[in-house]
Amino acid sequence: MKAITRIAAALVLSAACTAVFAQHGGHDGDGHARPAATAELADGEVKKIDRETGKITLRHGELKNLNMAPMTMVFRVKDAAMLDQVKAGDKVRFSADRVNGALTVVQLQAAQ
Ligand SMILES: [Cu+2]
Repeated sequence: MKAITRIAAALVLSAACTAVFAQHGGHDGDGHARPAATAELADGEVKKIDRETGKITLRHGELKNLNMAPMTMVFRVKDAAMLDQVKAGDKVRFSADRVNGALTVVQLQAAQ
């Protein structure tokens, strides 16, 4: 009886694992060719905009390319015009990278 219980438990566990893997594998299966940069957009919320210094304060989610955990921080922006597209309180999607050693927002759009 004990052995049977153990096998049943193992089956349930492996079924759960398969379901998790199936979810994670589902992103690439929609057949749309997307630029890699777009796929990397992270979630953020604008806390503050400083047009004079060309900087934006964002509360951001995980930034995988920068190995960064969620936090609130100041970024430079690649193009000052980006600061006119959003305002404090807006939810945004963005990507950031190191440009000349400074963390810089290279892509920014209002979240849908
Ligand atoms: Cu950060």
